[in-house]
Amino acid sequence: MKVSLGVIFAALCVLITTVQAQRPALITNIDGRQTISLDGRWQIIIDPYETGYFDYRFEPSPNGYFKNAKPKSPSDLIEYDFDSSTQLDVPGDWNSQDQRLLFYEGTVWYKKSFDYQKKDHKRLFVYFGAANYLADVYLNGEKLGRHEGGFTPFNFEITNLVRDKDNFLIVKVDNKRHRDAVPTLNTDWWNYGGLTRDVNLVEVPDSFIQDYFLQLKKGSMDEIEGWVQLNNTPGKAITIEIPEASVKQSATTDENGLARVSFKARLNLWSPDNPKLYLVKLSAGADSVVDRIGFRSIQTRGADILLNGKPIFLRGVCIHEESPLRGGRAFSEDDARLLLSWAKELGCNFVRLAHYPHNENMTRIADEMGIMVWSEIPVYWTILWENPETFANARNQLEENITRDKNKASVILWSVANETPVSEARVKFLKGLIDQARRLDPTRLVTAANERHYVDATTQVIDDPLGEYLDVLGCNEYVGWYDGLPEKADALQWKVPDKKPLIISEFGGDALFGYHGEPNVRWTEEYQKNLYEHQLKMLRKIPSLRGMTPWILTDFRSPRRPLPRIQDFYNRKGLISSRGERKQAFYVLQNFYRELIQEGR
Ligand code: GCB
Repeated sequence: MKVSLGVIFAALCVLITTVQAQRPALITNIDGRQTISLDGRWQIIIDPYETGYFDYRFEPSPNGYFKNAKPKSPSDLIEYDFDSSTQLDVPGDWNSQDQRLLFYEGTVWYKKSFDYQKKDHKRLFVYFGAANYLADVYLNGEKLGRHEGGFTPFNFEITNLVRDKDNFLIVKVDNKRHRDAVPTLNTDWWNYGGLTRDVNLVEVPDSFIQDYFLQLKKGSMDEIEGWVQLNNTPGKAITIEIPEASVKQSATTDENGLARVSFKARLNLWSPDNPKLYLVKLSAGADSVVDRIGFRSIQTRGADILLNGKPIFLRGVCIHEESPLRGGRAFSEDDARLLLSWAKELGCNFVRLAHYPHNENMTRIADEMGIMVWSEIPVYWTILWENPETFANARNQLEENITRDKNKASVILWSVANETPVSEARVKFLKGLIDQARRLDPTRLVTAANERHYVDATTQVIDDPLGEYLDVLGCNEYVGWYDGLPEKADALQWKVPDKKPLIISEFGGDALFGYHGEPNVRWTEEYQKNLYEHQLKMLRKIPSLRGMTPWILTDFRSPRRPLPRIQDFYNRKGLISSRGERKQAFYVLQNFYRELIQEGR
């Protein structure tokens, strides 16, 4: 029998998905639940040889560090001790907290002890906002499971393992890069390791609201459509209340615990000018969850992007999840407010959260501040397109991202990839992700940051075959930096499909804040300013351009950038330095966005 590679690929994907499905489904909207924070100081053991995991034959050891062993007699040999080890803050990457770990890529073990008063008819989960990259999680010496992917949440149930006193939660976090992982070996950002986001215990009743999806039906401005998923509780009544819009709707769950809803509501729609969020209360028996949800519609019509039925221009900027003033991974509400308020100061109504899902504070605060969001997974550069496990991993990260953020009004675009080289296998891989994004969320638009190429010295073409499957075309270009000098932009023509909106998802160049010279001197603020001036003139002429997200709001750490005194392991394409100083190009873009606002765009 001849079995095609496609069939084997599909079968392997099913198998891998089944294995992953053993981890309990995500509980969403952690902020709206009964939680106990496990943030704070955690004990750590740095373990570059993974001695706490493998024995000397390199087999997984039953007596790893997760046992948290203590000598019982003076003759006992135990070569580790969490209690006298150093500590790190959680949330927080390890690289920026301990000078020894700045470049470290490997395993660090984390331990937190806690007491917990068990309650009748309550279930308990431990929820991690993210751990970069691979997390093996243990409670009281028992393995709860593993999670792969550095930027999305995961949870485990611990109802039957937790005890009143001295629980010890141990997590082995490993941030080694791998060729077949997502992202792969090669990126342009710092590989911050550790428990980088909040860790919480989440208490829910026996039967609880696992997840829900409440958005305006595609194309409608007054019909809310969606579902509420209970944890496998069939035949149970659920209620949705939006008091301010006089909504009270009930439904009953089906045999899978799912209740579908669809109802009309007179709503004050969410937009950057009016970031209206409604208090939404969901209840089912003993459980109830409160959320703040904005309602808006997002569509395309030809080359236009329509927000609530009206054409918009996305005045954006790219952002990495890095805290500019503190350094290290951003994670807090304050970090989110700082980054997004700088984007607002620039005149943005839109941000591209590059190149992976940022922490949930970013999308919550974007909801509040009225900033539209491009949300992305780290399918970046040279992923192993033919590997079914890599695909399953990417799809899982996409699903976790959509699961977490699908009720955020700010998120208008799911992006499945950045600068991926054109090939048949890559289109198939990405098409699989696009289909999955649409299955999980039929209301938003799907995009990817692609590339362009030259057909002659002055003509650029965007004709990536992936474009056929996208709602909005994204394109990165570095005319004036990697591609000639800034003046090259003046004579360039763009051949761009005219039936879909285009976002120039990156352009820019490096400048060291405070370094001055003639506009033709690389790394000076004047060079970057000149580059922006030429770029903006060129981009204005592209008829289907409906947005832009220049690279990037602030300087960020990257191991690819060693040039002494200029880069010092920072990518300097920020419009703002890592100390918060605005470079000259910041004001060029700010003025341009002001002009657009005046033109009503
Ligand atoms: C790109 C990448 C981005 C890099 C940037 C650069 O095209 O998408 O991740 O940081 O260029 O600075 O080279």
